[in-house]
Amino acid sequence: ERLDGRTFSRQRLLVVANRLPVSAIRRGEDSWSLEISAGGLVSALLGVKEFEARWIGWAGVNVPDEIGQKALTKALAEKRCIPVFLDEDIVHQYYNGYCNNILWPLFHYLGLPQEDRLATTRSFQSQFAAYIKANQMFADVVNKHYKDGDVVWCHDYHLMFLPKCLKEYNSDMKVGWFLHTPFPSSEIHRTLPSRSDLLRAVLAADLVGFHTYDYARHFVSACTRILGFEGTPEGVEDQGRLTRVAAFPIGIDSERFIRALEIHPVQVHIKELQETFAGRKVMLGVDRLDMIKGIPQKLLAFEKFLEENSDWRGKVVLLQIAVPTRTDVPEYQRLTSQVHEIVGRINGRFGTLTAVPIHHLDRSLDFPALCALYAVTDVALVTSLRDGMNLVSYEFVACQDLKKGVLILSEFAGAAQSLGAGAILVNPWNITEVANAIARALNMSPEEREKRHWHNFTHVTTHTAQEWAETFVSELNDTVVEAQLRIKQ
Ligand code: ADQ
Repeated sequence: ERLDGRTFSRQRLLVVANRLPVSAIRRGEDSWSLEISAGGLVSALLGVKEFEARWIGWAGVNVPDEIGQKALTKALAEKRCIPVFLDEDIVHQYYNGYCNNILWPLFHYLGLPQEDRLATTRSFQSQFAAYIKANQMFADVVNKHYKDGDVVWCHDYHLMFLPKCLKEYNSDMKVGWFLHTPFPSSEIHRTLPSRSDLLRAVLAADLVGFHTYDYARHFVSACTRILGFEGTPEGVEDQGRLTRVAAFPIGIDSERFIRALEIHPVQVHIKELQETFAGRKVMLGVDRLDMIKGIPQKLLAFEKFLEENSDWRGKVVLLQIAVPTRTDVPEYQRLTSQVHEIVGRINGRFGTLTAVPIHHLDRSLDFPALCALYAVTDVALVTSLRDGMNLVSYEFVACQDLKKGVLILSEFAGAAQSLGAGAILVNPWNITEVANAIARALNMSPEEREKRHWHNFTHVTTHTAQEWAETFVSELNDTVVEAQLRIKQ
């Protein structure tokens, strides 16, 4: 055993997130096929050699029967995943309701739902009850699998009650919580009916992490103003108990992208794209189709750019790849129609018989196609109205070794704090400013592009996802050791 109480064997890390990093498809009564989805968090933790990670979460499917649940549990175990089974009603109230209809818009400054306030208030109560119930179900599964010495790392706004539920089971459990979205100004958080309960539940964790110092500061302010607790440089204190609060900006597995550019299928894609768009500059947007991504604003800015720069018409193309999400929610359906309408109008105005200025795809791309697109892009456009970090901007930078393209980045994305010096920062609400930034990016000298690119490339390749995960977990270990020392004194 080492001085800090950790043993030399790899520490077990229980990663708890709403969704497991797998897609599960039922093939028969007791058979499942599974595919690991290589999101940022998965590759972050695969790259961390110091810990042995296990995943706990919902598999994204409703499995009402015991035979199916047993078979899925067994199949998932091979992938080091442990399922939490949620029934349809809980998913509706907890996930679609409280998480995606209340917390997600609120944390991105879009406010609480406006329609029919009374109905919202009533359903708010039942959705909040379902949220607590779901968090308790996650806690039950964590508790069942927890062994002394494990570290439990809870993720995101879906699981704000989890630290409290876990500490009620076992106050010695090492619990960290990390938020992937922004944490809004305390003035916004104050409007949430369950504001205090949520803050108290999160504060049960030993370590609370955010992408940026601003989000951490907002959280501490919310705790001091709403709960009357004390904010210190270390975090939040209440009656001698400290919850450490800090910023841990996430990164990507940059090596994975850099290596991908060398492989044959990606090079084939790159060639095809270069041939298709020969003679034109390529601009790129890659987003989930969500209101927070500012896709209509991006399109309007591109339209204004074409209006004002007639010499660029026909010489530049915007590829907008938008993966549909939450497609059963009316607001997202409205957004899809709005985007289609704007794209149609712009293509109608500025297209020719043989070429259109915007190629819009409503779908996800596989990894080789995505890397190839990043590599052939001259200007990437990220216009999020709010975004916890925005990994698309990191991925673009990682793939730009050859072109040294320009990143236009919203100042409301967390990434603006890390890539701000290399990117052109814009306020996405200011269409004129974004249109001017597009002109500036397209006309930028190779020297300036190279300087800006190196700034960002160095950041993206040194502040990786692996480093992020390691830093969070070792900080969590240290926080617990320090707290024990403080108690002994
Ligand atoms: P997201 O809102 O999903 O994540 P982002 O950080 O940009 O946003 O990550 C999106 C991921 O999905 C990227 O890895 C990207 O490659 C992929 N993706 C997006 N569109 C795609 C498409 N059309 N085809 C294929 N892949 C696509 C949340 C927060 C962010 C925060 C992350 C991580 O909202 O602010 O940066 O978590 O903490």
